[in-house]
Amino acid sequence: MSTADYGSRLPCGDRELDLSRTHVMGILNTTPDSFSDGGQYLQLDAALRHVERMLEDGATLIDVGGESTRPGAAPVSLEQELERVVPVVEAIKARFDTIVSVDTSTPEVMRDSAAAGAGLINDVRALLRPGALQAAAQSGLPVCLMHMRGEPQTMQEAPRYESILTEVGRFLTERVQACEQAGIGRERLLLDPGFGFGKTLEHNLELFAHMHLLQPAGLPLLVGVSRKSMIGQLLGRPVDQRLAGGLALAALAVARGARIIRVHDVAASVDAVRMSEAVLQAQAR
Ligand code: 8Y4
Repeated sequence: MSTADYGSRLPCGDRELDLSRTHVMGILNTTPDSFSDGGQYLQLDAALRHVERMLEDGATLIDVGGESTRPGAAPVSLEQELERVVPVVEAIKARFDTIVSVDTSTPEVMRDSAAAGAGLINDVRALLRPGALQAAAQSGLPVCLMHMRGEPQTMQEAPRYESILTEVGRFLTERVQACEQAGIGRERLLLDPGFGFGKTLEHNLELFAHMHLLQPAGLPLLVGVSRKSMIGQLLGRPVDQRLAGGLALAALAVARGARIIRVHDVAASVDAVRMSEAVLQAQAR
């Protein structure tokens, strides 16, 4: 079964996403760094200018997260996460006509974000936290289920797999079943291989090469590789020199059927996605 069999329009709150095309999701980072002590108003203002730019550049979704999932990053409290995410969702929805995705594993953040107008739940823990299945079900929103091995703090400690594709496929299939049992129909689900989450460079390459086979249920794929260490490791590039590598992977992900590409560099990625789609459409004719 192909993605199209699940209908080509994904309802995302007050908006719909046309899944017959590939979309670019722009990453909005709200985790404060050492330089951004300008106060809440200035931070929100900077975030909104970043959103405006990404939308002008062709993003159809904006991913808002309040937890850093980098290996070794400190965990955030519920209060911190709510404070970082919910006002940003509200402010984006008040000013722009777009789909806001919330990058969270926390049930309370899912609930409050949905009430604030979010259109998609992007959970790197695939609704495994206690209460997350129920909160996501109640929100009525679509959910992206991502594969991760372990927790961000420890996931890169010598990950081993018998077969990466089989294990990721099995995990995602199990999570789809758990969602269906909780009342989240598969027409509301997206799948993500989780590049870089508990995987070595070799695992990431093998998984990437075969990701189109990860659709036993024919569910649409979301792919996030922007600036990630698989590019850095292969090319020997620091994080600010990984754009070309990321664009090559974006094009290859489109060729493997990805429907949403999660990126930092929206304008360049939109060009790569459009060019790849044009070739695929010519191939289908
Ligand atoms: C440089 C910049 C190096 C960013 C690493 C990173 C995914 C995701 C993340 C993903 C989905 C990240 C929240 C990791 N990655 N959500 N989130 N898929 N669905 N690292 O691949 O961007 S955070």
